[in-house]
Amino acid sequence: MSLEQILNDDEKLAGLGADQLQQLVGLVEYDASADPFPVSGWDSLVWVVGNALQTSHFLQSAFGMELVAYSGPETGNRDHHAYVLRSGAARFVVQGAYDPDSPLADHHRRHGDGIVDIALAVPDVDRCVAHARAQGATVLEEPHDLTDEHGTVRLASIAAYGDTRHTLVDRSGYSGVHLPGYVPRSSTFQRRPGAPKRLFQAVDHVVGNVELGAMDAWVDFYNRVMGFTNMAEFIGDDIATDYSALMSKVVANGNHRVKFPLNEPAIAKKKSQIDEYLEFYRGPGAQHVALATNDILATVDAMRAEGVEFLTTPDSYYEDPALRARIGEVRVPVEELQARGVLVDRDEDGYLLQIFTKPTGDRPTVFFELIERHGSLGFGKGNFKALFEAIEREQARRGNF
Ligand code: TYF
Ligand code: FE
Repeated sequence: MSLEQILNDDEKLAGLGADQLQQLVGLVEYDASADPFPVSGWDSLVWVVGNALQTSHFLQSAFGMELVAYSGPETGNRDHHAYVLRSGAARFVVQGAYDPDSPLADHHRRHGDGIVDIALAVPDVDRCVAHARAQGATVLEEPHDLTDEHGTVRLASIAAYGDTRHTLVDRSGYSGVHLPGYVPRSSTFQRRPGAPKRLFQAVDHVVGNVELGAMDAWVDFYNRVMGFTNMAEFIGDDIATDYSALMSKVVANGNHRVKFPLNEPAIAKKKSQIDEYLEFYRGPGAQHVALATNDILATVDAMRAEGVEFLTTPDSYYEDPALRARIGEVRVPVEELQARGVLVDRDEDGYLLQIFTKPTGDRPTVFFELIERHGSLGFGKGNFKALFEAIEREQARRGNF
């Protein structure tokens, strides 16, 4: 399949061309006909939060997202509120309990704010579920249709790590704004004059934290059940014990639009950031969402202006002659990166710029990454040391060592 053919409706609507998306998220061409579980890309990231109304406001004000749809008591949903927000091709659904006895209230009691569903767009839901079942996956929801006057969506869900699931979505027969049961809803929120139209264009990757010793089993799950392949980048025990206190491997779907790094804690000198997550999330779950931007400097500035807090990078990082020599020329002077704490990494394919927020909820669990790719298909291996030191400074401030 050519890159043009695999652009989805959200991407076309957002005016994203194949070349742009290829650069943004490192898309590759591949032969889907041989894939036992073809995935075309992200459908949506579904969150459960303590206050969906306010999280929706935060995502509009601080992350520049656009409210597009809503479901709640006014639309006949007496269980929860759900707000659908978009930025380019990225689609988030934030849910909060309305009924005190909603299962979402129990979920939030246990996990705090977090991602319950990493929903994926697939062209053939039934084929995926048949393959997943044959490979021993837990099918949480059998393939079924949801229909309204805008058409039909076909859905099914399989279990992933912890209480996280993957809903498989085929919306090719549907023209509504999100799903049956949702109504269009637009922002009443006014962005700051002069703010960039959009702060990010797509989801690049979603990282899962799993328990000690479980990483390889989950890599195997994504290989066997979902036909994902391993990417080159990983953190082995050589790096782990020295400074990262985690091990990591990365799997990706055929076209590389969906990339899942999987972390497990490593036994090191200090308490692993992954252990801290597992303790506060009460089990495995999604750790960070990397958002692809084509102007990380403008995005960081706009988010900071709205109060988003980022991890800091010491000046010594930028003054290190080895780093300077390795990164060579990037699109802006290093001083521009330094002023904002943006990290830079280069590999054989190109370079990337990245920065990480502090946790965005009440618990030290989920956070965001901004990433601007220029050829590099990696995850910032060269930054792991500086990054993990920054994360550990925050862990220490929380008293979690
Ligand atoms: O996704 C990645 O692999 C990078 C690096 O706890 C990273 O963003 C890995 C583990 C982690 C934080 C960042
Ligand atoms: Fe990342």
